[in-house]
Amino acid sequence: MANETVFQRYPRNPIITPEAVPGANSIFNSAVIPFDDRCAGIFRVDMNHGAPQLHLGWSDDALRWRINPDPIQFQSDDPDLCYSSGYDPRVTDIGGAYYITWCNDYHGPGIGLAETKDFKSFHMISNPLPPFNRNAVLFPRKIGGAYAMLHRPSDPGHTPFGDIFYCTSPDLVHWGNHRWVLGPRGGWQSMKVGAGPVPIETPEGWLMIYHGVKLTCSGYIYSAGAALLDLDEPWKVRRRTRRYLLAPTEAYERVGDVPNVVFPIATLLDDATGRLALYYGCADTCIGVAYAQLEAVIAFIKANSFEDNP
Ligand code: BMA
Repeated sequence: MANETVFQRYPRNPIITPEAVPGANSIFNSAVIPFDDRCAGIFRVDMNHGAPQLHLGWSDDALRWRINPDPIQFQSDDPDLCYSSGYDPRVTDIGGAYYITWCNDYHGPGIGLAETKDFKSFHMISNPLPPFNRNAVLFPRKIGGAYAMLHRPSDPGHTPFGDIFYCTSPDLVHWGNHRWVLGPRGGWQSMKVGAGPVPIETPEGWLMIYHGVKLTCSGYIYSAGAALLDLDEPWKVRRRTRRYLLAPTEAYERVGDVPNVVFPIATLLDDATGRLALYYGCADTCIGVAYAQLEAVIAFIKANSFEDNP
């Protein structure tokens, strides 16, 4: 059953299932980004030993992917800075350098930050935010002369709360100037919210697609919504959707390791046509993609946003 939305699911979803990596239990919540004339992906692969790891993948058409069976080896000059396991990666291109943010297990879930220029070697820069934190994503350019990041303070468990925050850094190592951006509101986003894909700069503001969670008598339901943030002061929310953009309705979104999860995490924008492809994790098991025109998403946000202060 399809819900009424501006996004249209790819009819052959899911595009990636656990069979893509031998021994994988699940592959979901993963980042994709154009690189040279193809697409690179940083995949969350939960192997049959249970620990989530980040794996590199490649695709010529952004639909059919080859994923390395071995996890990425992150290098660091600092022996105390370690990658142990990783999940929910985002990848941001800032001037031709690619920055990966993910949930790094460092005495609890916090944020890891690494850089690659060639998707061959991966250099870990810092743990910009200590536990407990998740859902960090960098903006694709400096704002007010500083690197900028969205993130979501959390707890060591299945976090029954969560607001999106903004912070900045001169050097990707030292982070501060923390600002509150967005908290839960009614309905599909009534329990917690977390940033999703890399924000997209539009004349109407930064398009931030995010997940919202509501609690039911049988568990959490994760859906995708969107907001427009001020271009110069992105902690100021200009618009925010009252209705979700995408919620679990399909069998592969409703049934899996964690049922009823649509987890938006990456986009590919075709500048020539304005078509936006949204990649999302499905039920913590596989990956789906859905398409919309960027203009239509912005029109949807405007037509479906809260009338009062977001
Ligand atoms: C969050 C993260 C996500 C996951 C979601 C639903 O806390 O662990 O990776 O998709 O829960 O289980």
